[in-house]
Amino acid sequence: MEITLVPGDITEQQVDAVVNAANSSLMGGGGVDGAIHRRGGPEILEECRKLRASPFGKGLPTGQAVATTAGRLPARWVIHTVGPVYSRSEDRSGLLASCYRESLRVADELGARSVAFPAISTGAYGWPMDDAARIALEAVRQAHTQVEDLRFVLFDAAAYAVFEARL
Ligand code: AR6
Repeated sequence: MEITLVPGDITEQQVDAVVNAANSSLMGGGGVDGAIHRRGGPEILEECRKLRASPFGKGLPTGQAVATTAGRLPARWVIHTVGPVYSRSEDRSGLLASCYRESLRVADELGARSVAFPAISTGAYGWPMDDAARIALEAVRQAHTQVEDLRFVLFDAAAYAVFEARL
C-alpha cells in the first residue's frame, strides 16, 4: 500500500472511495460532511436515510463505518465513519483508530483499491492535528487491507505540514 498526502478538497479526488467524517445521525453536517453532500448531491442523503431506517435506527456508532453511493462525486462510494469528539480527560484514540480500520474493512468489502481520507475528528470534533495524524498513520499502516492507493487529503497547509512531518 502506498500512502500519499494530498493538499486540497476531498470532494475532488478521483478514487474508488472517499471517506466522510460524518456524525452518527448520517444526516449531514458541516465541514467535510457538508462538502460531500453538497457536491455529491441528494442521492447520498437518500441512501443515508435508508441506513437510518435499518440497520442503524439508533445512528451509526462512533468508530464504525458504512458505505453509500458517491452520487455526483468523481468516486464510486462514500464511506461514512463517525469520529470521536476529542476529550482531554478520556483516551478515545482507540475509537479514532477504529474509524480508519473500519473504513478500510468496508473498502475491502467493496473491492475499493484507492481510498481518500480526511483528517477525521480534527475539525468540529476538536482533535489536535498532530495527535490525530499520529493515530491515523499508525492505524492505516497496521491495517491488513487490499487498498493499494491510500491518500490523506488535507484541507489546509498547516494540516498538510503536520501529516508530512509524521509520515
Ligand atoms: N476536504 C478535505 N478536508 C476538509 C474539507 C474538505 N472539503 N472540509 C473540511 N476539511 P470536520 P470532524 C477538514 O469538522 O472534526 C460535521 O459537521 C477540516 O479542516 O469536517 O470529524 C459532521 O457532520 C478538518 O481538518 O470533521 C460532524 O458533526 C477535517 O477535515 C462533525 O462535523 C475534519 O473536520 C465531525 O467533525
